[in-house]
Amino acid sequence: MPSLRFPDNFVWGTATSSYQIEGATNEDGRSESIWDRFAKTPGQIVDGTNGDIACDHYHRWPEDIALMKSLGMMAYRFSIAWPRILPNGRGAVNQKGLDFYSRLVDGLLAAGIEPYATLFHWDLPQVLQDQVGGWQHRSTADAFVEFADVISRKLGDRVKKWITHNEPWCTAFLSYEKGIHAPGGRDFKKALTVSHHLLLSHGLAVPVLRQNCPGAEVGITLNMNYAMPASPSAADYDACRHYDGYFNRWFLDPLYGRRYPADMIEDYIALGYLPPEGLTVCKPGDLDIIATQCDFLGLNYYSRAVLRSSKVPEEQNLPRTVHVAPLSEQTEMHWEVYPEGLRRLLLRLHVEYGVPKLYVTENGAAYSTEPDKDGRIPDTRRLEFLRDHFVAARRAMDAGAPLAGYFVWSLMDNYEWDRGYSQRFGIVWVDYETQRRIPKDSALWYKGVIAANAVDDGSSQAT
Ligand code: PNW
Repeated sequence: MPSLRFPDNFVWGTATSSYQIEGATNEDGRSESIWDRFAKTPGQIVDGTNGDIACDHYHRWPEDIALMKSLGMMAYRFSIAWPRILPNGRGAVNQKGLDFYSRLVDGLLAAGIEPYATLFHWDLPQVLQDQVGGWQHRSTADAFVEFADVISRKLGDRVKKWITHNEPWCTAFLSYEKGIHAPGGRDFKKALTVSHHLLLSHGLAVPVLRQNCPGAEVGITLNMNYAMPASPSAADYDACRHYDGYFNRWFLDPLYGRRYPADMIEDYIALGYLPPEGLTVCKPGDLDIIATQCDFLGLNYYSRAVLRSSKVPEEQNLPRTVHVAPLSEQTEMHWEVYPEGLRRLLLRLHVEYGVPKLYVTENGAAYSTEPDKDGRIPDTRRLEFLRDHFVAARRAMDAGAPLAGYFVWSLMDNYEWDRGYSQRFGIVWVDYETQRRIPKDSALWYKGVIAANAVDDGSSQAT
């Protein structure tokens, strides 16, 4: 089987986030987050669960670090719970919260694992939501900078990789348009406002992180779907343009100095989501702040989107040339498995946006394989999913994409937001009764990939 090698300094790791794994939501001075409130609101979470205990990582972090070490991980991407650091959203600092992350970072470094810290992975202090409407209000960007300043002063001597936001599209649109994430808003206009304040807060935090963490690299993580028209019709191409603008370009263009996409501003005005003057929450100077040069971009990649126009009747449109379900494989999230989209997105970021350095900060799959009678977890489909995406990433690098590392989502099964514990993304299985962790076959396989710094492309199986 042909083996594809990666560059010597390529970084292999896994990722998690605070609310999804930590538990201990009432401990050591942590205040309520919008996810605590939302998860405990009846009807919001498919299995009625919340993150009160989750993987109990707040207590079991030494064991989790030992596990990562045993799997040969070079890096670990985690997020910092704002309500542990600034329980009032801003102002008074909670020393015990700082100490937790400080211990975690020391433990990682002692195990030879490089920490990659994400500042915002969705657990906003509830108090900011109550007082000002959270990200709907511009002042939350200032509160975020305060949070970034406090935590980076504490960890800046040891943490050299910082990610301001995880997936602002989700924070804006899943939380404020679709209503499926905390705080459950359903108002497109508000979602647009939120998206701008998120980007602004990123740009404001970058120089603060740089100042507090000498030699550190600072970036942001976006989730992108690879968008394709369902047919070559003009209507489907236009649907694809609109979706790509909404999901991908809305964030990329201002970050890379091109301002908000003009076609999307026009669409949103036409749809009545913006007034004729456009995005009025964007004040003079904001675009320059947002376009502050970053050291890297994190890409979270899961799937593609195939767009069919809703503007022309089906019988007047061209026949579909791209078929998704049920012909193609899907994970248990009903996300299509499409590794080629990762290759194309990495190349697009390189060629079209000139991104100087890229990380895949998340990629992974939900499959619920349970332990067999010997206690093994043969999650072959996850293993193949990861292999095919690693190969796609390697192909993008061959064509010039400056990919520096790859973080599998996730280190372990965890709280999958509105899906509760029903979806398992981990390469390590978690027994939520006993909190026992068992590496799945994919984890053991990943260990081999890291040790060899190479992946077999699976082609002998395919033929
Ligand atoms: C990401 N979408 O969420 C998050 O960063 C993780 O916390 C999460 O567990 C993981 O992916 C798996 O879901 C996403 O609708 C949620 O396109 C939804 C979407 C994308 C990413």
